[in-house]
Amino acid sequence: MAITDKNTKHKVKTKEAFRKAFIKKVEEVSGEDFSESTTRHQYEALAELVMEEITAEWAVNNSRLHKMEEKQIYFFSIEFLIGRLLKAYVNNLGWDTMVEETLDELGVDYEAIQAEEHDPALGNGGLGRLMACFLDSTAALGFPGHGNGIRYKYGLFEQKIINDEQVEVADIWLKNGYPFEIVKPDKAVVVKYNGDVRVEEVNGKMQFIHENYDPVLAVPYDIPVKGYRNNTVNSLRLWSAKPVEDFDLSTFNQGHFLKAMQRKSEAESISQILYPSDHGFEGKLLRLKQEYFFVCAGLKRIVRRYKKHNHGSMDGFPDKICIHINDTHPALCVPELMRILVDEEGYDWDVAWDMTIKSISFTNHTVLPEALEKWPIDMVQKLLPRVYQIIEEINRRFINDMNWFYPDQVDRNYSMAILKDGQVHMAHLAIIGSHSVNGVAELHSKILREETFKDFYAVFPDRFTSVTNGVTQRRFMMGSNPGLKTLLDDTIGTDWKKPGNMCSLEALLPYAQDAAFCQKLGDIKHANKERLAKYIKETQGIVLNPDSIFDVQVKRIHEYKRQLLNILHVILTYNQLRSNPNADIVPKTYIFAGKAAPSYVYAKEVIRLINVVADRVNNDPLVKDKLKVVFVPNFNVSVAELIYPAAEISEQISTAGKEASGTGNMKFMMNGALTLGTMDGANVEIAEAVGMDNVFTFGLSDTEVYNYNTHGGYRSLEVYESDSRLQEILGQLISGFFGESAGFQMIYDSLLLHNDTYFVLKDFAPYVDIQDIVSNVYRDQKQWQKMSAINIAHSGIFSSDRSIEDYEKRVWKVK
Ligand code: NBY
Repeated sequence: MAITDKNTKHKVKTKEAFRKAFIKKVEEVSGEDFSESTTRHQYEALAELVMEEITAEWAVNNSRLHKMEEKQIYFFSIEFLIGRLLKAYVNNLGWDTMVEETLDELGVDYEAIQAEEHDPALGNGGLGRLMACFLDSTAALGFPGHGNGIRYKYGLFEQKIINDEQVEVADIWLKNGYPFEIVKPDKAVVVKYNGDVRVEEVNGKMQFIHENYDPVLAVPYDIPVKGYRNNTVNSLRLWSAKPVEDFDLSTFNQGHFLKAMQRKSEAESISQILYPSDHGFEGKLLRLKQEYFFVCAGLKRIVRRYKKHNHGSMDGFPDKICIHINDTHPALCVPELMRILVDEEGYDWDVAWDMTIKSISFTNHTVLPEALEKWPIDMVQKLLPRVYQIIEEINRRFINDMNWFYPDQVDRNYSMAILKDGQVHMAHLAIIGSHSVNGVAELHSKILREETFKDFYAVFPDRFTSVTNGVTQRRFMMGSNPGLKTLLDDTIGTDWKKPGNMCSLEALLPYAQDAAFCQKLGDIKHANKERLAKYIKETQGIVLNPDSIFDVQVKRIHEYKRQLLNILHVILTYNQLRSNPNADIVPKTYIFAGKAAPSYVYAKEVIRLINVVADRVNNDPLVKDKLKVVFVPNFNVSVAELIYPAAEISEQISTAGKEASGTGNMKFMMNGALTLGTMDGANVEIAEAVGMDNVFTFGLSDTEVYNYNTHGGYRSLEVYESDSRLQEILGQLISGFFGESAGFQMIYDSLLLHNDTYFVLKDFAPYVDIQDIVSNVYRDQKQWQKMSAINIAHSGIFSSDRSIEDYEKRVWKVK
């Protein structure tokens, strides 16, 4: 039974009807009287009710979309970090009040029900979460846009901290089933690996026949993406790998039991696990298989459906379909679409190429050289023989054209090749095969144009554009900070909540001067801090002082993000308190969270340092409640939703020029935290939006970093030698100050022996200074709340609704 929509036959619109339906459903799923039901039963029941309602709308939607009247967007991404869905669905359906009140009356704990949902960790961080925000906004704005990715059996590892160190535990998210997906075995397709290509001439045309391949079945699982209080329901399609025949019977019957089993597990291994690295390229065969897997399966279904509704013709495909590739992991879309058009549909190469470029657009998410994907040519050639031939032909034609147009620039032309130095350069493939290439913040896009992809920009200036990232306010503000949502509603009305309308939060600006409003804003923050403190007390046994500043850095652990700079400053504060326990300092709580890639030894050392410092500081009676340090384990979307609303300082301290955009910075801002950051990524645009008086910026600019890196001139040792604070702190890292076994030689060496690649020491003094300014401003609570209000008021442009509208205008042109 479904609830609400008066046009469907399903109706449980009123609280009373919902109450009845809920009780009945709980009894159905548990087989017990309602009074005997567990939280798990209640969760399953509510999830089912929600799905019944949404799938009814979904069916109506799909039949409309299948007619292909509107242009459709497909996000191809190797990660979708969607977070828990139950509450988001309830809110998007407009059921929130009904559900909250009814459950309350029934004495059922809604929060506990929500906590039953295993948070799917099908992404590493920013890149995967961005896709989830984009899906939410696309549906909220009523655009037909869908996700296409992989249904990993194991998501990102669960992080435990044992003896101060990160320990990785498998994330068995499907253990108890997942109620929000629908498997569609009838829509499974075959993906072909390895084998040979035979060429045959048929009616004067070359035919390329892929033979002796290893087939793998791709089975789609669809998750509905429900728009906010509208009738749009889009889809996130995640593919799972299965052997073509569940069990290779003939091999088995011949007595090759192990071999038969091996075939099965080889096939299944493709969607077994998410690669846990967020910025390091892993040139593993399995990863390449994953990339082709969801590209091939996704395109196949899109093409089939398109043809079915267009009398078998692909002619109008680029006018109706946008294939948006999220970083280079799906860049094989370029040769695969070419393969379909040329080999299967019989188009001439030039026509097919034109169609391909028109269909595909590409977003880059990083300028870190270690993240750029380059596959060994022989690996691609062996695994994907026909696709490789097509890449070769794309490359050959590209270099030919370039040498024709720029005969005096042969070196530059060759440097832009897709195939060179024995490798397939995926970014080059993506740029050459797309009509649009964008960075994710103004500064990042500028760096792409002027440095990373400078030569491509010279050749294709019109292809390059910029779309600043955004985040969904529906999850990260309205959903996770109900106190703030209500205050905003009461103050400026409810219009700001309409999709695409978040900039109307600017109506709040006059209230930044209003003492009563600021007081309320402060009270809400305090309550959110208490909520987080309670969680930390319960899960870690650490007691926080909710009157201290909550200074938060939560994100993946990476050298360029410089958690190290933050913790070095904490050690400084600790040293100051030890030498003067009665110093009049503003109490601070430093909260860290984030995962390190399991093979990233240095990042794991940083985690250990943070935890070691936390142990020492939190247990030193001298410090009292003036300083606390917490590392919250297992940072994921649901932990994030607790943390952002409680934050007062948002630490965004990456080395300038390294963080493409950042999206945590936007989530903090929406919740009224003030940014303490470098002029990097989207911090620049946050500063621009709120004015320099309402952010705390410090440190080297991207140009200064660039100049040091290209012309030299930075000596970390000199900085060290001229700063006695650094001498003391770095000495403590290796002297056993934090305990006998707690030496940090690797970190010490990176800073002094290897000249501090990320300019931690260089930015240390300015960072200390800005932290002092933060403390002073905090003493004036009126001023602080005013700044907080101004930040919230200007956060509308960082809604992913705005990003999607920008993509629509600049890239997809759906309307
Ligand atoms: O994408 C992040 C950027 O660092 C961040 O600044 C930006 O806001 C965000 C959204 O645009 N990039 C990111 O998260 N990258 C990855 O997660 C990632 C994952 C895997 C690989 C590379 C990057 N890989 O090579 O396997």
